[in-house]
Amino acid sequence: MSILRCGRFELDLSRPRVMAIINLTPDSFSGDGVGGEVSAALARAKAALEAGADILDLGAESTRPGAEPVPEAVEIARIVPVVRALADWRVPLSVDTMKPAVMRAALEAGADLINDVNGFRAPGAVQAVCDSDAALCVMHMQGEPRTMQIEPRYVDVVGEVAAFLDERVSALCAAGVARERIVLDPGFGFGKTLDHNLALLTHLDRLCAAGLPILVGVSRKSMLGAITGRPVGQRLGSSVAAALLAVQRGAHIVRVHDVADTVDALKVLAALQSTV
Ligand code: HH2
Repeated sequence: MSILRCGRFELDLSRPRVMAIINLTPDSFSGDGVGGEVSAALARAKAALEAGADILDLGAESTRPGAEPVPEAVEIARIVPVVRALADWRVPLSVDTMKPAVMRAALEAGADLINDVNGFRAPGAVQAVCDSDAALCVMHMQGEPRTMQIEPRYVDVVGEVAAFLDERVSALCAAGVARERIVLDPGFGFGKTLDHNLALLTHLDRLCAAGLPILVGVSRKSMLGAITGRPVGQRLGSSVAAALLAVQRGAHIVRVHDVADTVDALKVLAALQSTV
């Protein structure tokens, strides 16, 4: 379980990995999207790697609550040149998309991981990725970004998220995907209230029970604003704390905006763990 097959790479997950968020959007909630500028994306990628990122996650469609969908051709035009430009950087390249056509274009351009907040549910999504050697991040979302935060409801949020992920893993495996290519993500903030998010973080071990690696993305999210009362630009401390707590509860990969501070926090954790 500690090795993730990830395109050109085999990622050793016996230590926690940091996935840097590189948003090629004009409207991401965190305000750090670089739009369609390839040079700005490369500068962001370079800074993330220097800060210690293990994976770069490129996204060209905001999934913040209320976001409008981006046309497929626009998403491809933003993503493909950046994936091509980064292809010889020797770092796993993840592409964050819900659209099968974007998945195909990204894989052809050299992506190593497809990160689908929709859990590969779109018609054709499983077929777009099953024959590749890319890793697949399967995330849970209730509803869709435009409306998902209006009134999320669960009877047992942890059980329902676990059952959903289990069903998606079965669908992928039935299409021939090896389990060594799959990562699970409970989808913090995607059709969830603060209580739902806290329940998922508290009981992350129940998702770990599936035996697949877990990715957690809480960086700068509104759940941290709800806890601290701080706006999105002032959530560094809470983001680092939440990433660290997620790793302590079993997360293998944390998806973050603030790479250097997260890497430092994980070094402190590693130092404590290596002390007998
Ligand atoms: N969160 C966001 C986007 N993609 N992918 C995974 N696997 N897990 C997440 O929690 C996740 C994700 C939303 O954050 P961000 O990309 O920073 O914002 P936006 O969607 O507004 O670009």
